Amino acid sequence: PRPIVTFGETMGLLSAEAAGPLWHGARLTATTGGTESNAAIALARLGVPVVWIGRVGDDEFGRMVARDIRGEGVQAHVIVDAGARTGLMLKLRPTPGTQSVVYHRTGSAGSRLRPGDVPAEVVAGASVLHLTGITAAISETARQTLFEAVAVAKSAGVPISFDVNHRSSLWSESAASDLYRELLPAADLVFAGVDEARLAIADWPGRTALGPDELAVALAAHGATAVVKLGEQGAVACAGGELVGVPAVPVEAIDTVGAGDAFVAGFLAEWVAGRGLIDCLATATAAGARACLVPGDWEGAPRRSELGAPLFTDAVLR
Ligand code: KDG
Repeated sequence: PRPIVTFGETMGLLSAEAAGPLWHGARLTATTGGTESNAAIALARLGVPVVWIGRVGDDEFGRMVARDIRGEGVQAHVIVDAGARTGLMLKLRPTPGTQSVVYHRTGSAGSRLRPGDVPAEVVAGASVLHLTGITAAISETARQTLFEAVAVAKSAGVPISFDVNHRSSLWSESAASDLYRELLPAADLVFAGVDEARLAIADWPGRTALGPDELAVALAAHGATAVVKLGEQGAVACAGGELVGVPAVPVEAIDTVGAGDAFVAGFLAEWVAGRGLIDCLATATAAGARACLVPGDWEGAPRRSELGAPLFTDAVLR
């Protein structure tokens, strides 16, 4: 089968081991994370062939990124860029139970992604081209790469999946909203949270008063399948006049960063196989829930055999 193709920036990820400020010698755990590679790893674990393309620096974190993505069975085209360092992300725990994310990525190797890095034949041979808004936010050349890939996919008849994935620390709401509105008509599958959906349909009358169902309908208005992610409230999806919703799988979340990527991968894994909206949402919510159970952006993404398995240790031990 043809692979799902995605590209973007994956960073070194330094996570605080304990709650509180970082100064005075706090301990950090070094792993990796990036929205597209998180989704790619989750897809590979679900048995879907997937290609990830991106740049890393010629440094320890770059090697870690390449090893993690390849080691998880993703076909990784890792371009080593000796002219810049691999970007970093800090995951802090200001207080017990809260998380915050800080980037050190301006000018990073990953943000130097440019159109020649993503071969047209790879995009044209994809089952789906999966993109996120983060790639448009990190640099002008990354944004060009995204638009070139969209053009290639369109002319080759490859469906485009777009996860809005708004990051307010990377760009302004107005720049982001312009981009989302430009990309939306090209997308065959769209993922957004409630606030992201409102940004992506900025021309829609009364958009700030719309609830999840109406937002899904609005996002699907040009013929796409639209999915509104509601976190602990589950998700709704709309396609071809059908509107369905599912509750979330309840979990005691340890780390919610990356759960949205596992959710997207779960949905894509079923969508690419031609399954209906309910099946897509069921796998999406199960995968998203599992991803929250362990620290790390992608480490908790489930294998297919784990999807229906009990989520709590006492249930497993019994
Ligand atoms: O979705 C999780 C991502 O936010 C994280 O892995 C890092 O790609 C990332 C980003 O740019 O925030």
